[in-house]
Amino acid sequence: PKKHHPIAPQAAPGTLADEILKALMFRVGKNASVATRHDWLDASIKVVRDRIIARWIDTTEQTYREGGKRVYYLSLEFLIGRLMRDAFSNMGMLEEMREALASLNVDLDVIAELEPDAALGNGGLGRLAACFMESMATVDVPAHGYGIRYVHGLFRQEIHDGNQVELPETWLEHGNPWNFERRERSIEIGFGGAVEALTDELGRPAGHVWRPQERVLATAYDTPVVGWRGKRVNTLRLWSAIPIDPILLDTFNAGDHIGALKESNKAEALTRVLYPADSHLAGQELRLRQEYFFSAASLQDIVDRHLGEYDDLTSLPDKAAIHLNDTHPAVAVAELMRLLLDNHGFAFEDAWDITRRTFGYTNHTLLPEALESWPIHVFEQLLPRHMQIVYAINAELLREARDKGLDDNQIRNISLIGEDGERRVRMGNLAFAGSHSINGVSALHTNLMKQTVFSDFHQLYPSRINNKTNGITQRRWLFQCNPGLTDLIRETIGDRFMDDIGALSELDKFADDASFREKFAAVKQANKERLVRVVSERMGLSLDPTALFDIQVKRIHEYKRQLLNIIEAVALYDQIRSHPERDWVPRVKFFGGKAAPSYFNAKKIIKLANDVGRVINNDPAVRGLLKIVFIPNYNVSLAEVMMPAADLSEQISTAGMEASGTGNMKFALNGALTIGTLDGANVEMKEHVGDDNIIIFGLTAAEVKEAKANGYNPREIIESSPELSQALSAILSGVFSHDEPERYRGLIGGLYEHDTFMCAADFDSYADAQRCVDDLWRDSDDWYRRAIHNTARMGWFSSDRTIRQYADEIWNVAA
Ligand code: DL6
Repeated sequence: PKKHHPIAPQAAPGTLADEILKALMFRVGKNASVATRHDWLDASIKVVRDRIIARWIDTTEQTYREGGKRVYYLSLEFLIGRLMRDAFSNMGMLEEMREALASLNVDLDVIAELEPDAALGNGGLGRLAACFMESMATVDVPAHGYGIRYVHGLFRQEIHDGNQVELPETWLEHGNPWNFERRERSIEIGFGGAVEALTDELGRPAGHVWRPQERVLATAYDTPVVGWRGKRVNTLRLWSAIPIDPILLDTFNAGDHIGALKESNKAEALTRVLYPADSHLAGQELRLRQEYFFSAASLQDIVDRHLGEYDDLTSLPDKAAIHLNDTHPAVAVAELMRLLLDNHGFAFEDAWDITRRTFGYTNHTLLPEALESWPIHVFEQLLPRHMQIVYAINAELLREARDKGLDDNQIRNISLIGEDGERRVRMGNLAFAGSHSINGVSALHTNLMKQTVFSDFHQLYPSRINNKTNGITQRRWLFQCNPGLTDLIRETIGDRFMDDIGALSELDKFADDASFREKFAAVKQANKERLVRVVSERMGLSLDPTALFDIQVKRIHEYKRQLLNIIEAVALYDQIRSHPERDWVPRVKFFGGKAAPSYFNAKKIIKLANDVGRVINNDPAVRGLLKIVFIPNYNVSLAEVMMPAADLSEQISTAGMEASGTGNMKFALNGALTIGTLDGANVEMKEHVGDDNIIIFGLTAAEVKEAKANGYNPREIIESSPELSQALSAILSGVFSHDEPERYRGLIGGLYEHDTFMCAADFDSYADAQRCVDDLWRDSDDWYRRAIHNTARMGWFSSDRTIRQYADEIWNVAA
């Protein structure tokens, strides 16, 4: 008998389903009866993409016609995640597409899971850039994002025997229907070589010309970024490196087949991988190459666009706002100076004036280990002309500082060249000097910037530092990731909040409405069940969805203090076993996040979470009252499942160390209560949601500073806290690491001596706060009242608000 062959689904002509079938046939090249799920995904994206392209072209033409100012957002990271749901939803086609696909026996939610996450970033900084791109399109700011199209984004994390294992991530495996390759937009980028000083016919100096030794091509790949309701479509332009000569034929013909491809491989290596560290500087030459490569390509693109519309570059600051997302693109300051001086004949003062009026810079961290600097010899060898320009800028800067009365020490601090030990180019200082605006990402962080890293710069230029508290896009972080809650809000207060997030506050009064609370709790319950299913599928663990879901997901870093959370879990475990008669609140503590591959202690923390989980989860004395789950491979898509499922959000960094945080905002918007320190944006969240609706503990930033100044003695504190001593002793004695009792000697033993992140100082206060959480949870009505206040009062943390502030106060563009 013939093999069974499914009957191809049919659709009425002119319908969306028919369009999908046609796309499948003519653009994917498949018949519906043999199409794979990937084919359906591809065809569906292409159908919506056509409509996006039409708007893309419209908005681009409109910006040209109106001659408006454009924003250029330079970022080495864009942590985009999946795009399909975002695009369908912003185009208002999500439900229509769902129905059309259903009529063809295809489940949209199933194919949506096949789309790979574009993980072109490490954490908060990259995700912020992605939220900003979406908000700029939404609030109608003409903008281009510029970055790198890494072949391998952030590594995929597996947990083997409790240890992190890093595997390459291959997001481009099946092609990428959102990328448009623009071969015609290829820009030559040089490295190395020498600088020639030119003279005119009379032997007078006539400028400089850089003759690089190596060259590669930067080729553009464009992704359309569609704003809410499809109003505007902006461009994310990511550069990929390709060799100028794909193969050295002479070498090949001479028999050296490997050598013939050496140059080509070297070029391609440039954009192959994302550096997998955040809050830590990479320090390798390839990283500086990446930074220069994408900054130079982007600037050339910006300059070419400007000169296509205007006669010269004098008007650049009126037509272009170039934004530096952290110091990674700071070399762009020197590159624009080079273009103005060497290619366009500007005098130094004019070039410097244009440059400073064009650039803005956002600082994202105060951690000294994350402040980028490059050894002079590395910088000079790779970018000899830029080195000269940096010196010239520095001379000008230091003269100004001297004229304004700064002393020697202050002058040393603002110098672009660091003199402590090896001489280095300080990228933060270059970004500061070259920008008219320097912003922090929360009120506290901005104040600390003024008092610490940039205090001398602040004295020199008192009006430059300003604050722009971070935000998140509610489209992805509420509407798409939490359709249940979104529908409930629409039923309750109508649709206005979907266009004006301020209207979310109308929900506030429903906190006192018992029937609304019940519905709100039911949505949360369903979201928790969804997470329980994911954990069961991925890890084979079964969890009780009625337990309190306590979640800490973010990069693993000592300052974020996952360790404090784990130690508290160990203390709680001890208490549950010692006092089985007490009314313990059942809890599941979730952890998720990646450690930089070279960050030894962060990896130990992952191992400890897994070790502690294994023991606690299998101890019958715990009776399932406490579970510890480390979910592998935390990424944007997993965040979309976890944020809506949380009851409690852990934001427990050492005060003064987390610049802002944005996960904190996503959790609260989805109705989780926060347990947190007065750090980063937690401070402003407390002001918005109200003191009763957030659980604050621990030292303030000022108290941390004071404790450290007064000779902080962690051993004394540990010894005076029985709970803490007991928990630490348990870990140290190998209760959780029978196979290797010494495993945590360094990590935990070290706390007694230095405890840089003040885990001991904050432990008792944290443990008390957790018991307050238990008390709150026991009164379910009261808990949900607070949860609803969180959702209702988080509208201010929309990235639309943040972007409007950037537009108005930094970029000077209409929004
Ligand atoms: O501003 C976005 C994000 C903040 O929310 C985090 O608090 C901060 O840690 C992060 N900063 C970095 C810095 N890394 N580097 N370089 O990722 O930025």
